[in-house]
Amino acid sequence: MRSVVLFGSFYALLALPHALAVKSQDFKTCSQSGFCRRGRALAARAQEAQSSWKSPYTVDPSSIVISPEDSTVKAAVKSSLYPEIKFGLELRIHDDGVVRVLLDEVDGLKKRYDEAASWALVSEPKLSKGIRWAAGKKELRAVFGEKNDIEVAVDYDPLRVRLRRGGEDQIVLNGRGLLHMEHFRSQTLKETIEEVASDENAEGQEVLQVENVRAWFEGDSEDAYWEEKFSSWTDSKPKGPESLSLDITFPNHGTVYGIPQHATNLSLPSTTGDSPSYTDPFRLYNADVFEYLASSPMSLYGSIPVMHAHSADTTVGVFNAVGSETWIDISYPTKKSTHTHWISESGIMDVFLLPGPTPEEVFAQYARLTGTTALPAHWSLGYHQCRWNYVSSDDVRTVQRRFDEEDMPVDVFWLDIEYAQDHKYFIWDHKTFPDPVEMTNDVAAAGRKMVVIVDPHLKRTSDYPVYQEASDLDILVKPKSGEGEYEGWCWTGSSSWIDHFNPASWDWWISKFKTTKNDTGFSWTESTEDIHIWNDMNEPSIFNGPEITMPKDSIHHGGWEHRDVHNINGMLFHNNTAQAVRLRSDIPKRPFVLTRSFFAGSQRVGAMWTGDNLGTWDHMAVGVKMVLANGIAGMAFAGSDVGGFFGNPEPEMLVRWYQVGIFSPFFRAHAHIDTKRREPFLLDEPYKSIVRDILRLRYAMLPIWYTAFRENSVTGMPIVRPHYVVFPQDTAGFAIDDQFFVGSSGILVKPVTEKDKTEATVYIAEDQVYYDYFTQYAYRGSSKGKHITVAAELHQVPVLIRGGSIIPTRERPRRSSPLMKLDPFTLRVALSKTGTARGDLYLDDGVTYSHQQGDFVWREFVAEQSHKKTTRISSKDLASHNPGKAVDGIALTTFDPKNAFAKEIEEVRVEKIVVLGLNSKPRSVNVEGGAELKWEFVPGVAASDKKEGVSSVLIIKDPKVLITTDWAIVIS
Ligand code: MIG
Repeated sequence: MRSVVLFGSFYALLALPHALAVKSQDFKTCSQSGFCRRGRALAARAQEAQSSWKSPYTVDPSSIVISPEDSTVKAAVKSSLYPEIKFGLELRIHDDGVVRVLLDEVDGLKKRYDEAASWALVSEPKLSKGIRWAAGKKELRAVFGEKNDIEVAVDYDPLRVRLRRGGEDQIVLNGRGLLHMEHFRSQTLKETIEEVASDENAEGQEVLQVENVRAWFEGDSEDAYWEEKFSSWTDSKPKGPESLSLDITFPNHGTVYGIPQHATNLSLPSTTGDSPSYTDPFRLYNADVFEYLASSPMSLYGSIPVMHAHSADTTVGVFNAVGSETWIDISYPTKKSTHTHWISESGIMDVFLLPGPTPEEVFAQYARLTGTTALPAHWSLGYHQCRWNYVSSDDVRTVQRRFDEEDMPVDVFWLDIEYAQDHKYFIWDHKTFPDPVEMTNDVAAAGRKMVVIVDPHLKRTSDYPVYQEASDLDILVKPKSGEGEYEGWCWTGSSSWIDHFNPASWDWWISKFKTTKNDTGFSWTESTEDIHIWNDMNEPSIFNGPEITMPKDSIHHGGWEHRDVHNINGMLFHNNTAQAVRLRSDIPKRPFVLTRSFFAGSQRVGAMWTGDNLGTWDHMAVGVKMVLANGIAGMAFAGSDVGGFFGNPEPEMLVRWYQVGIFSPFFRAHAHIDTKRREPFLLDEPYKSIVRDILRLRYAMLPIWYTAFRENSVTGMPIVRPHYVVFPQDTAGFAIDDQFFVGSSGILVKPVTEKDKTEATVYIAEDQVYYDYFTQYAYRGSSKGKHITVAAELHQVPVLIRGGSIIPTRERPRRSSPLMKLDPFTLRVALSKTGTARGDLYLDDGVTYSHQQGDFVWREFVAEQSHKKTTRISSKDLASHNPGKAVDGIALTTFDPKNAFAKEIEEVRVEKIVVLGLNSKPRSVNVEGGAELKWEFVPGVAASDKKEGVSSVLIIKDPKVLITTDWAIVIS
C-alpha cells in the first residue's frame, strides 16, 4: 500500500490550487520539436520566396506503370536536390471513389514505417475496376465516379496531386510546394561532404554549390537531425532525420473540422497566416496532459488524423494514415479556401482523399476505410457512476443502495486503480475488497454491471504473475538497446509495458481475462462476466518519461521505434482488451471497454472519454465541442467526465453538467481522489430532484440513443450531429458547436454551459416548426436562419423536437436499463408544417451478437395527412422494406420480422401517443378498421399556422397497438 499513499499524495500535491493550470513546460511546442521546427521553417522559406518557390519533387513520366485491372498507377519520383535518391509514388482508386496516395523512399538506407494504415483500416479496401488512367505530357489523369465528375490528376513537374470535381480543385497535395520526405542518410557521409566542400579546389566548390542548392529548400543547418534534447531528456534518433512535410490545400472550402483530440472549437481555428487564433500548430501526439487548457492546439490523449473540408457546395475529407507525432498548421487565406500543412516525424506518406461530396458521404467513405462503432451493449448507454475511488466492496454496496433509495437510475458502478493491491491490476486488494465476485453479483442482481480499471503499466515484481509471464514470454517493450525490458515509472512504481504490436501478446492477453482457470498461467478467476473494463494511461502515460510518455527510441516488435507507432499504441491495448472481454464468454457478448487513448479505427473497439477535465464552465463547454469533433472523426461513442475531474463543482454547475452528460453518447460522472463525494443522491433539494429527472430523461430517451448508435454502426453518421451535418448548405451554421441533433431523431439540444442562465438562444436553420420537448411550445424557424429564445432555468435543458419527427421513448422510471426490456413505449408525433412526421426505432437484445443473424426489431413510424383532412399514423417493419445503407454494402435479404428477439418482446405495446400540432380537434380517433380509442385534445397552435405558442396536443391513451406489429391509427 505504500506506493498508493506515495503516489496519491504526490498527485494531490500537483492538484493544489496554486498549481493552477497545465504544466506546459512538460510538453514541447513546435519550436522545441526538431522536425516541426524544420517543417515550419520550410514553410517560412516558401512564403518568403513567393512565386519563385518551386517544389523540387517531380514525377518521371517514363516510369509510369498503369494497371487498368485494379485502377492503380505507379511512378518514380525524384527530388532535384538529391537526384540519387529514389521515391516511389502510387495512387489507387477505391471502388467508392476514395483515392489513396502513397509515397515512400525506394531502396533507402533504412525503411520508413509503413504499417499505420494496416492498424487503422478495417480491411483491405476494394479497388475500383476498369478506371482508365491516361498519361499525358504534363499530367496523369483518371476520371471516375457515378457521374464521371471526379477527376484525379498528378502533375509531373512539380509533383502535385489534385482531386477535382466538376473541373474544380477540391483537394491539392503539394500545391504550395511544402512536400518534403527527408530521405535516410548517414551522419558520416555528411561529414565527408563538409570536409570536401571546405577544400578550395574545384571539387570542393562543386560540392558547396550543391549544398547551397539544397539550403534554399532544406535550410542550411542540420537542425536536430541526429539527436534532440528536451528538458533532461535526449532522444537518440538512431535513424536520423526522416520527417514528412506535406501541404494539403482546399481551394474551395473555407471551413475545416476534425483532427481530434484538441480542446477547441469544432470549426478549426487558424494557427498561421494573418493574426492566427493560436501560434502553435495543432499537435497530434497522444499525451497525458495534466490540467489541460480549455482552448489550445496542444495534444491530448488521442489522435485521429482525419479532416473534413466543408463549403455550402461540397464536403471533402482527408485521412492521413500516420502514427508518428504530427503537427498541423491551418490558415484561411480567403474566406473560401483553406491551407493546411502536415508535419510528421516519421512514416511513409499514405493519404486517403475522400471525395464526398456531402458530409454523409464523407462519413461513409471514412467508415468504409476504418470501420464504424461496433453496436455497443445497450446497458452501456445508461448512466455510469465512477469516482477515484469507491474504496471497498461495502462502499460499492452502499452507493448502490443510496441510488435505489433515491429512485435514481444507474447502470454501472466503476472501480478506479485503488481496488488493485499495489496497483497490480486484476489482483484485488482483499483488505478492502474481500469478496469481489459477491459484490459484483450484488450489483448484477439489479441488472447492473461493474467496470474495473486495467492500466497498461505492469509492476515489475516476480510476485505479479501478469508481469512475470509477460517477461518470460519476452513480449514487453524494449529499451533503445533493443535488449531486455523498457522500464519506467508509473502508479506501480518501477513498471514495464506489454508490446501489443507483438502478435505473441494477443492470445496471452486474452487468456488473462478468462473467469475460469486455464493453462496459460494467470486468469482472472476473481471476476465475472458482469465486469467490464476501463483502459486508462494508454498513451502510454509514464511519469518519468519525456513528455510524460515513452522515449521515442524504445523498441517495439519488428524493430520499429516507439516514435513510429506512438499514436497507434493506445488503440492496440484497447483493442486487445476488448477482444479479451468479448471472448471470455461461451456465447460472445458485446464488450464494453473505455479508453483514454485512441487512433483512427478505435471506434471499432469501444468508447472514449476526454480525460482529466477541470470542474469549470469553460471545460464543460469545450467538452461538448470535443465530443462533436470526435464524432466527425468516427469516434462517436464519446463523453466527458460529468462534474469535471478536478475540483468541487457547486450544485448549479453539477446540475448543468448532468444536462450535458445525458446528451453525450457516453454518460459517466467521475471525480478525482481529492474531491468531495458528489454522487447525485448527496445533493440537497431542489438539485437532487432536478438531477433525478435528468437521469430519468436519459433513460426515457434510450430508444433514441440506441437507434442512433445503430445507424452510426451501419453508416458512420455521427451520433451527435452538429448543425453543418444536418444543414450542409447553411453557411450560418458552419461554426455552430454548442447545439446539436441526436442521431436522425429530430431531437435538437442546446445544453447550458454558463452560470446563472435562465434563457438560451437556439439557432433554427430552416422554415419549420420546432416544439419544446417539455412545454410543447411551437417555435418557428426561417429559411434564412433564425435565433429563438427558449426558457433555460436550472431545471430546464433546452430540448426541441424538429417538426416532422416521431420520437419513441420509454417513460417508466426503472432502477437500471435492463429492467426496461418489456416496458411499453410512448410515441411523440411532432407534425411538420405540412402535417407529416416520421421516425424509426431499433431494438435488439442489447447484449449478444444475435442481431447480426437478424434477431432485431426495426420499425418505421409515419404520420401522413390525406386529402380528407385525416392524419394517419402507422407503424411498419423497416428491415424488410429497407435493407439499410450499410457502408459495407451488405443488405439484409432474409430478415424475418418474427425472429427470436421479436418474439421475446411481442407483448410490448405502445402505451401512449402524443400528437403535437394538429389543426383542430378530431372527430374520431381509431385503430384502422377497429374501435374508437380513448383520447384527449387540448387546443393550441397548429403545425401549419404561422403563429408561435403552445401547440395543440392530442393524447391517445393506451392505443392497444404493439411495437413489433404493423398497425395504423386514423385521426379524423
Ligand atoms: O494519473 O486512475 O484520466 O480518470 O481517475 C491519473 C486514476 C490516473 C487518470 C484518469 C482518471 C483516473 C486516474 N488516472
